[in-house]
Parts: sequence; C-alpha cells; structure tokens
Amino acid sequence: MYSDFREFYMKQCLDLALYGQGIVSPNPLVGCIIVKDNKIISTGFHGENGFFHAERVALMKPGNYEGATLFVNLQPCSHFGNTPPCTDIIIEKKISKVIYGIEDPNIDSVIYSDNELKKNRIIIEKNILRKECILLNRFFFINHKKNRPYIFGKWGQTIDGKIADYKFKSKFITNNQSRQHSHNLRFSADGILVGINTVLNDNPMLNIRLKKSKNLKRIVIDPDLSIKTDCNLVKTAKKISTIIFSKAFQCEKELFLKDNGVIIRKLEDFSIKNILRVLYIEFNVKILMLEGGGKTLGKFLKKKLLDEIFVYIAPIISGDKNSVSCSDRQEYVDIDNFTQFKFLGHKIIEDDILLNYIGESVNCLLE
Ligand code: AOF
Ligand code: ZN
Repeated sequence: MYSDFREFYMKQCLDLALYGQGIVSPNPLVGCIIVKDNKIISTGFHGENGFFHAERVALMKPGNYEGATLFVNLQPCSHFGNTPPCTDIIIEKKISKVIYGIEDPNIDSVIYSDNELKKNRIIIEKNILRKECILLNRFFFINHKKNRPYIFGKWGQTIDGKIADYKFKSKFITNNQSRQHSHNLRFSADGILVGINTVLNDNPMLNIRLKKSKNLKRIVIDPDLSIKTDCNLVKTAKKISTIIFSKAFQCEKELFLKDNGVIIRKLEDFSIKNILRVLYIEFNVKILMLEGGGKTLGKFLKKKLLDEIFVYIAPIISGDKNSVSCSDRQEYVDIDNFTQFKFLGHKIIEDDILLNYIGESVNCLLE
C-alpha cells in the first residue's frame, strides 16, 4: 500500500502510537521504529513504559543501534520535561538517521532538536505521511495552537436528524453495539460535558463501561444549580470526578453536593470560552467530549468550536418536526452560515451507521 519504505515504516509508528490512546494525554501519541539493514530491530510507544517517550522506550531495549535509522511520527524532543531529551539518547546510541513525521507544535520541547541532531552528523528527514501524523495527534495540535481543549461531539440520531421525541425520551435510538462503541470514544477523552437539561431528562451516568477504566471527568453546565440531589451523577460523585459549572447561590444545596463529592465551580463569566479556559488550565482537560443535549451542542456549533463529530444514525425516522434535533439553536441561521465539516470516515455497526467528520479547525491544520 505504501510504495515508499519511509511511509511504510511511518505507518507502523502511527499504529504503535495508538496504544497510548486514552492514557497519555496531555502528551501526544507517539510510536517509534528502529531499522537496521532493512530489519526492524526495536520498537516503542509513549505510554508503554511509564512516561518515557517512544524513542527512549525503543532505545532502552538491549541492542546495537549504531548506524541504524530511527522512525518516529513526531519530532524528537530536546528538552528536560518529565523525562530527559530524546535527542540525548539518539546521539548516545549512535543512530545515524532520524526520519520523523511532523514537527512538534510544542515549540518549547524541540527548540534545539534539529540542531542537536545535525551537530552530531545525524541526517534528518521529515514530513513523511504528514497529514496522517497531524490527524493522529489532532487534539495535541489544537491544544497547542489554540490553547483550549480539543472538542468532539457525539450523538445518536434518527435518519431525519432527531435525538429525542418532543417529550425528550431519547434512550434507545441507536443499537446496543453503537452505544458500546461510543464508550471507546469516552475512553479517548479527559472529560465529558453535558448541559443540565440532559442530566434532568436522561439521568445519565456518563461513565465508561469497558473492561479498561479511567477516571473520566464528568462536567455539567448548570447555571441555576438545578441538578437533582438524588440523580446518578451525584450518587456516584465520590467515585467518579464530577464538576458542575454554576453561577447560582444555593448554600444548602451546594453543601450537600460538595459533601457528596461534587466539585462546584462558580463562574461570573459564564461564556463557553471561559468554561473552556477553566477546564483546560484548572482541570487539565485537554480532550473534551460533548454529549449534548441540543442546546449545548448548538452553543458550541455557533462558536465554531466543534473540532470533530461522531454521528450514529439509526434506521429510524421520527417524522415529527417537533422532535428534538441534535442542535437546538433558537435563531435564524442563514444557509451561508451553516457549519461545514469534512468527512473523515464511517463504520457500519449492524444496522446503524457511524459518520465521523472533522471541523474547519482541524481541516486547516492539514493544508
Ligand atoms: C518525543 N517523543 O514519545 C513524546 C514527545 O513532560 P515530558 O517530558 O513527557 O514532555 C512532554 C512533551 O514532549 C510533549 O508536550 C511533546 O512536546 C513531547 N512529546 N516527544 O520526542 C515522545 N511523547
Ligand atoms: Zn522525547
């Protein structure tokens, strides 16, 4: 499939990097392959060995790396962060050529990288499978370019774009397998955000029901603090992080919620921009999943803040114009201002179809 041997090995780096998905955020997904005499002599990925970077994981394995070529999907770092510079170990192990996919957008970690390698007579080649490398780490690129979380929306809908009937009964539009699939999406995120109406209507758990688990932060936008004190989120808040953004003052209810493990973050500036800033900086949410409902999705759409969407379509038509749409913007939107997405992929899940699109923000990175 890849005629060029560099692309062939780079694809393997990308595949390896994926093993870190859901584990390494805020760091990027990185895989590394070392090749000597046309043979792979070592591999590594970030996340495999504590927090060591992919190159270090591969080069720490016993072997003679002198004269070998190192393939990695992201430019090797030259900084001391949680781990020492990858360029140091690349030089120490006498690698003669480094082929990397794309430059690291985190400038701080690569200021000396290319120079260090060149000074040590290591040949550099870059921009191999550039688009694929950016796409794999699209969240990391958006984080560094925009200083905000990467935001992806997910919803299940009928063929005519409805997520619930007009009484907001929405539980079983898509099939079991689709719902199971969406738990993998939750696993790839740091936080999952919903509006208060979704909590009141669906009483969701917003947890990950997979064999592997992680402490995904559950986030509710609830300006008037109208959450019910006996809902599933509150009942489980001691076990699973639960953050409520609110601007109301309800002393007794707040105390009760806090005693039950809920974090209440009061904001005067209740704009989406400020909520995202707090999530990114205070709560370290670098990848944010939006699970609705319509009002919340509408707000993010309006601000062109959906970097990616996953739409599960069930073979059902509501036919009722009053059923609830995936986005509920209560204003006229001129056809010239409809939000454009770019198709990324699809998956057939029994009789449902999953459609995956990237937004303009990600598409721009690829140009
Ligand atoms: C690499 N290889 O596998 C990764 C890199 O705090 P640290 O030490 O883990 O450094 C984090 C930064 O290092 C991260 O923001 C990104 O710029 C780079 N990640 N670099 O050479 C890797 N994961
Ligand atoms: Zn590194």
